[in-house]
Amino acid sequence: MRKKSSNSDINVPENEGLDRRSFLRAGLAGSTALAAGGLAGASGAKAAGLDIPIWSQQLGIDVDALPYGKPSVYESGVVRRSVDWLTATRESSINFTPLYALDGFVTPNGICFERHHGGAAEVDPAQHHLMINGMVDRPLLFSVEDLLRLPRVSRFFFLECAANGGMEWRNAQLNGVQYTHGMVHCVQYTGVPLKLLLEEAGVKPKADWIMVEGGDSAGMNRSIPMAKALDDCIVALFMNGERLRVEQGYPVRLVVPGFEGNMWVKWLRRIEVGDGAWQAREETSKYTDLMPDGRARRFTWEMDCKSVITNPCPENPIPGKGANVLTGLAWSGRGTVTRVDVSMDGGRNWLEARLEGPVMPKCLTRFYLDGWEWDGSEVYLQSRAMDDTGYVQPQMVELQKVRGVNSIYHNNAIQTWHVLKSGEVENVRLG
Ligand SMILES: Nc1nc2c(c(=O)[nH]1)N[C@H]1C(S)=C(S)[C@@H](COP(=O)(O)O)O[C@H]1N2
Ligand SMILES: [Mo]
Repeated sequence: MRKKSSNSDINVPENEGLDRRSFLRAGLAGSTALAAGGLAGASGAKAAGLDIPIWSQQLGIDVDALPYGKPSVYESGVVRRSVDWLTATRESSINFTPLYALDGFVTPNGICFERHHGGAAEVDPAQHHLMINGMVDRPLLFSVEDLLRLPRVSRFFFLECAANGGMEWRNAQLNGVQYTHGMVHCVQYTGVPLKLLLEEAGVKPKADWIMVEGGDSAGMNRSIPMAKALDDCIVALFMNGERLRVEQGYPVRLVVPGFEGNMWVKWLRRIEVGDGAWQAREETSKYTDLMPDGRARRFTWEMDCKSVITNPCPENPIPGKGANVLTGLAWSGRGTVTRVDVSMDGGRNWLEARLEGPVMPKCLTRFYLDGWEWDGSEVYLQSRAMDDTGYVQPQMVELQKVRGVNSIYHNNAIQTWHVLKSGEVENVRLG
């Protein structure tokens, strides 16, 4: 037998603590009625009763059933996705972070985008070593165990593939923020400062570059100037508190804050010290920028200031008129985001968004446009970020004036989302 309350339709199961429940009921009925007039009303929330669903009537899942937790089954659509035609083979592959489904600035480990030149190497940490050789006083070989005994730092940094947005140079092409901007993730890395390891090896006075090499089948390698190596690079062992994921370079990856993702070598196995750049494939044939005069820019390491609105976006249509959350992410490889503006009319007028702290250098920064209510009209949404070097994120027409249309890498142009009267959102190009 079930009892029905007089002032709401909460179903109270038999033999439950009726006194406590009637108290809760009275409180709830009061607050929904109050809220319905204000913000909650604008969002469509109505004063209503509350059911006692099946999960409130039976015991929940046992602690031993899920020794390593997973998201709710109702969130099972929030996954990394790839675009079939993007790479020639599956071994050389990219997938994308589902930015539309995330908030805050941290990317959960299981949905950090991946970029592999030879698949994700499954490395046995007991057999993995990191060598430091070349122009050093003492060539060194570290086991992973050795590295785990050295002093550590923990820092949040974004990693963006230089090819993020590379498909969008000429036209708006991919209809989703996961695909237009999803080659970025932001993680708290814990590991040994690279400077410490290089000092231990003793860098010879004439050495001004290092070469970092991965232990995957691609043996991917890049040159990094010594000034950067001795600045803020980390030989990372942990991400977001746990050991690195296989996809992100377990057991050792290099963190090169603010620089293009390609230099963040995964499954790091060797650091050679030298007196010139190595001219590796990834810095000559790839990761160079073809300019309008036919010449290619090289060694464009820093990721310029950029932002994007993650809600609304093509994956997140606006559910209705009135209150809605307008939010996005901004970042700069050159420093700290100082301001983000939002435009409703394709860049004519701008409103200043609120940066939700902590705001940290070379880290994703969350922004919100507080108090936004959609009136049901067509909108051309844009966001524009600025950093502490004074740099302002450009419109695509401005970027193309300098860079032309033959680039792939380093597209940091302002993104336009066209909000239709239906609330649907499309990726468009203005001008
Ligand atoms: N060893 C190795 N390191 C690598 C790569 C690789 O294929 N092999 N890909 C690079 C590229 S191009 C990028 S963008 C980043 C991607 O890092 P992620 O897989 O953690 O997103 O790793 C870089 N480090
Ligand atoms: Mo990349």
